[in-house]
Amino acid sequence: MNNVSGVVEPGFSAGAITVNGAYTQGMAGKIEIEIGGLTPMTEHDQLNVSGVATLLGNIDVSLINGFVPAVGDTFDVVTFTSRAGAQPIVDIVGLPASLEMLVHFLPTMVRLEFSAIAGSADCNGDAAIDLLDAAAFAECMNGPSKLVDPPPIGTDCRCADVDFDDDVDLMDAARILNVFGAE
Ligand SMILES: [Ca+2]
Ligand SMILES: [Ca+2]
Repeated sequence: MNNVSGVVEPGFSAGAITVNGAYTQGMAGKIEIEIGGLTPMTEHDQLNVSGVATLLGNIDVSLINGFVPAVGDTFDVVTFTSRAGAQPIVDIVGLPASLEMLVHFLPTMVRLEFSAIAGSADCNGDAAIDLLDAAAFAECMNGPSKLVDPPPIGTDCRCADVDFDDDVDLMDAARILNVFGAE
């Protein structure tokens, strides 16, 4: 399937498209992905390619049905046997300011992961800094290898590095305690 400059929208609302063989998308091509929940095909769009995927152009992501992802949620939005060429530009609209979207180009899929904002101390992304964030923060103090950019899936500790010195340690904890003290 060749998508030189068109728009591929899997399904009405959430759905799936299967491409038998290669999928080649040009610089002006676009895939529109809707996310309304965690389940592929019924709650979020997925493009399944049973061959080589060339994904130039854009992948535009939008949230539907009032769904808001949680920190750590992942969504495999395009799958393939292998991928060729440059990476597409992946954008999302409608994401709360307390969250960001990470894009992982894995060997057989494009995986979106929702993450807390780096340095925010709001590690669960609920727009408040409180005891709910403390457990995630403590977990992040267990190892320096957790601060890689981009982080491995499910291990994003950048939220806890509030002084942006590329580690999570007692200096960061002290800053967060100051925030508690001010409230
Ligand atoms: Ca929080
Ligand atoms: Ca730090």
